[in-house]
Amino acid sequence: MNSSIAQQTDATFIFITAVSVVLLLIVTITMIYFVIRYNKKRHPVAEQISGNTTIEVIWTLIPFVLVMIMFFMSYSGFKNLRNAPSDAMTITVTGKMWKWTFDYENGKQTDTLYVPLNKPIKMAIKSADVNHSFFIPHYRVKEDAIPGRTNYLWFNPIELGYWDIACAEYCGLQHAYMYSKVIVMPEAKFWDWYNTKTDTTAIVKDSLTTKVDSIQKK
Ligand SMILES: [Cu+2]
Repeated sequence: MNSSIAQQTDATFIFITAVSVVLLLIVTITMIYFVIRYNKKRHPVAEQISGNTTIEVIWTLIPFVLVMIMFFMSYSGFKNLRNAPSDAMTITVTGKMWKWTFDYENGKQTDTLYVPLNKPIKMAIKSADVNHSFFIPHYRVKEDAIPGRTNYLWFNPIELGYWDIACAEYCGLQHAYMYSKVIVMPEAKFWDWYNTKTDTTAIVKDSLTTKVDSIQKK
């Protein structure tokens, strides 16, 4: 199983785009060539108008193979997204007009998603009112939040930093502002934060400042 859904999604996307671009070029160039070479002035009478079995088989087989590759790449990505590793940490996220709330297994509740580095995270996705869609573009994962049921997705935070969480399903007036962040913290810092009941903004700020500094230095 591929551990990185993001890499798998990108590979599928690049493959489909590359095939599309190559096909577009082949069709467009051939079309332009035929328009010039075989127009009525230069070539008033068509000569070769019967079928050609060989090229018909070729132009059926090649697209069939390409489409099957696309199908299996997409399907294995879908299966990967559906099957969270058994050691994943489960965090419940609830969409509500117009914010996300995160509930951890120990009862902690936040409006920003804090996760430890290198720990697979399984999100249990719920909605308290209307349909939303939980979307973390950086990890290439998205899943609907539907009232009355729980959906799942998982991701693997393999680098420190913070990234956007968006709502990807129009859910009312403030939909466009329904953003949050996922913050990936060093393991020790995360567990400090996780196990502390008092205000721990200092710890969080610290990991954020480090990241912001390293970004600014680049
Ligand atoms: Cu929403």
